[in-house]
Amino acid sequence: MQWTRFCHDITRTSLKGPQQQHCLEALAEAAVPLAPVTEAINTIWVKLSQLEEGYQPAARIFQCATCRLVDCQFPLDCPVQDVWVHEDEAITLHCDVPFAVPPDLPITWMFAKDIRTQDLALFEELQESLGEPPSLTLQDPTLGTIACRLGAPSETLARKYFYLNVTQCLLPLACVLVLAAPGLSMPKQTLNIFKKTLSNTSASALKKTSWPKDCSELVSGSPSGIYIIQPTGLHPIKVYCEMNVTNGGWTVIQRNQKDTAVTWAESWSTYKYGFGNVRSEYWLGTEYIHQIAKQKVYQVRFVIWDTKNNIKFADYNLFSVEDESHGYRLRLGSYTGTAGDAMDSNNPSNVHNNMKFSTKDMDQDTSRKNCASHSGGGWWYSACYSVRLNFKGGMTWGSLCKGDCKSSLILIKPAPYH
Ligand SMILES: [Ca+2]
Repeated sequence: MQWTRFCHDITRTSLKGPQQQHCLEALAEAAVPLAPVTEAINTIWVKLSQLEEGYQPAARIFQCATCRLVDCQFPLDCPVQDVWVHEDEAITLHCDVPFAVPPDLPITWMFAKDIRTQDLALFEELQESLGEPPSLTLQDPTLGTIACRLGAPSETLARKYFYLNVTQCLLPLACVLVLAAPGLSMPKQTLNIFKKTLSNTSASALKKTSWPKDCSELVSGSPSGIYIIQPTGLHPIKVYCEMNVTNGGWTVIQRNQKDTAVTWAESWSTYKYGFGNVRSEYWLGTEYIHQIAKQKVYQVRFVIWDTKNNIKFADYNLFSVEDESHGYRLRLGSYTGTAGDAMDSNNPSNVHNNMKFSTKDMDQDTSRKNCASHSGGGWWYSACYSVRLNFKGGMTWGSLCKGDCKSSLILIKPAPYH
C-alpha cells in the first residue's frame, strides 16, 4: 500500500513500529474529509518517481508529509527546482502555475535560510515594501529555499519551491533577492535573484542576467548535459544540451524510449509547461519550445533509433511553433535525412506539418474523433498520424518503425545562413 511506503519514508522506522502506526493513522484521518487526496498522492508519487535531477529525496519526504493537507492537489507545484547563482548573473523566478490564478489571490514569498525543505513552518515571510518589490539581501553566501505560496496561509491553493544554490557565490559577494508575484503588474510577476558586490548595493545597480538564449549560445567546447537557458521574455528553464553531434549547440525538446515510465498521456497544460526528467524521457514544454523557436530562424532534427537500434535522422531546415492562440501550429521547412519525410507526408490524414497541437483535453486535429485520446500523448495530430513519438511503449516514424521504434530525440538549433 502507498501509505505504508510513505510512512516508512517519513518516519524511517520499522513497518510495525509505533511511529509508523501513528503516521498511518494520521494519513487515514486526513483522508476522510479530503477523499481526492489519496488519488492526488498516487499521482504525485508517479510524477516524483520520474523526477530525479534537481529533486531531493528530503524534499519528497517533506512534500509527502504535507500531502495529506490540501497543498498538493496540483502535482506541478511539488518539485523543488534548483536555482544556481553565478557571478554577475541574475535569475528570474516565476511563481506561475499551470492554471488560472484569480487576480485577488494573496501571494506570499518566503525564504528559509540554509535548509532544503518544504516545511512551511520553517520559512520567514518576506514583506513587500511599499512601491517596490520585496527584497532580501543575503549577507553571507548561503543555501536556502525560496517558497511562493498562492492563497491564504489557512487555505493554500498551491506552492512552489526553489532551492537556492549559491555555492558559486564568492565571499566578497552578496546575493539579493527581489521578489514578486503572479497576477499583479508586470514588474511584480517574477522573483529575481541578483548577485552584486558589497560595495555596490543600491537597487539601481541590479543587473539583468545574460543566460544563453538556447544551447547554441553556450561557450564553445561545453560538454553535453543539463544547462539553464533563458529565452527572450521567459524565465530561466532547465534543458539538456546536445553538444556532440553536428557541431553541437542543439537544444533537446523531446526524448523518449520504448520502455519509458512516462505515460505521455498528459493534459494541455502539462504539455504546455513540460514534464519528465531532462536526463531521460521528457517534453520540454510546448510553450517553451514556441518561445525558444521564435527568437531566431531554427532548424530541427528528429533522431530515431529503429527496431534494430539503427540511428536514423530527419532534418527540416526550418522549424517553428506558432503561439498558443494559434494552437501551437507546427511549421517545418524542407526535409533531408535517412529516416524518411514522415512529418510532411502528402496524405492529409496523417501529415504533421502545419497541424495544430492536440492533447486528450484539447482536440485541434482534423479528425472527427479525438486523436490524442484515441492514439495517446500530445502531438501535431491530423487524422491521425504517421509519426507518434510522444507515446509510451514504442514509437512510430512513418514506415521505418511502426510502434516499435526504440528511442527518439528532437533537437533544435538556429539554422545556418544560406
Ligand atoms: Ca477531432
